[in-house]
Amino acid sequence: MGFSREENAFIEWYPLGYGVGFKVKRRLFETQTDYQRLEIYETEGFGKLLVLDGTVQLVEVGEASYHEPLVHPVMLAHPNPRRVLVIGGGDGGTLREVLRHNTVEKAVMVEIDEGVVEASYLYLDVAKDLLDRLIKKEEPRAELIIGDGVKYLRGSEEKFDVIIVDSTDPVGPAKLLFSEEFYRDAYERLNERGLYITQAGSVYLFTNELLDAYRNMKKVFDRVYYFSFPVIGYASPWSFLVGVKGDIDFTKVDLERAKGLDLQYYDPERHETLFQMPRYVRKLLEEKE
Ligand code: AG3
Repeated sequence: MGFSREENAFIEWYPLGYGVGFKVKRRLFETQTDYQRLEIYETEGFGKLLVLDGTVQLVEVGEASYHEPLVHPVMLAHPNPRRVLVIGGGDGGTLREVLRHNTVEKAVMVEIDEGVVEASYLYLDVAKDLLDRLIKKEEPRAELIIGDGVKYLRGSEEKFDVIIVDSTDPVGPAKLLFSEEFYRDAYERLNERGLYITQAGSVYLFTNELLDAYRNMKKVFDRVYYFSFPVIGYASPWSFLVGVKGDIDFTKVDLERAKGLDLQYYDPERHETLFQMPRYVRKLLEEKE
């Protein structure tokens, strides 16, 4: 065949032959963890790249374009988020953003794959210091649990104000995290007023998975919102689904609390722009109402 013009590149292939790639200088690390194949590359222009089972998790330059919209809209829409649960997110970027909120008294991160935490600590400039403190159990406001998020939610009695799911795609091993049963357990674990958010894949390439997750969330949560955001390194726009329990308006955020955050990507003063989407996606979601 021989059509490929890029030799020193890492390309993630999505369905339908859609690719997202980076020119790379070298591969720094590669291992098979207990759960997945993990690779770290040095890219030409975006710092280091973390890949799990062939899918891009983050690039150092631009990772906040994912972590900011995943964390801050829900944290700023909740009136007083004190207890936060992160499922997945072993690189630490999500928890790092959570802990920037002074309201947080306790955050728990449940990551199934210790290999991701270790490699991120050793190789990535994403949340090195935080991961170090978590591993040594020296972070006063946060705790790392290596374990299965599904079992954790089912087995615990603890309640949270915000639950954030930073998982791999809604296909393969993470599929359970998009099921009705899982959403029921999450709803149970939320306080009387609570917010749940999950990343939900590429708008264009995982539309069916997105619609399935939306439908399942609708069965469980009091209200469900869809929004998307342009994320560097993913097949953008990327989708996010928010489930509301109780009396919270996710279309409004606390701009006072937003002031100190100095965000680069998500703009709390333009919160309403999160909700724009391709027209056909809006029509499909409305059919699921
Ligand atoms: N977690 C979301 C990864 C989804 C990316 N999917 C893909 N590239 N096909 C990223 C972990 C960052 N904390």
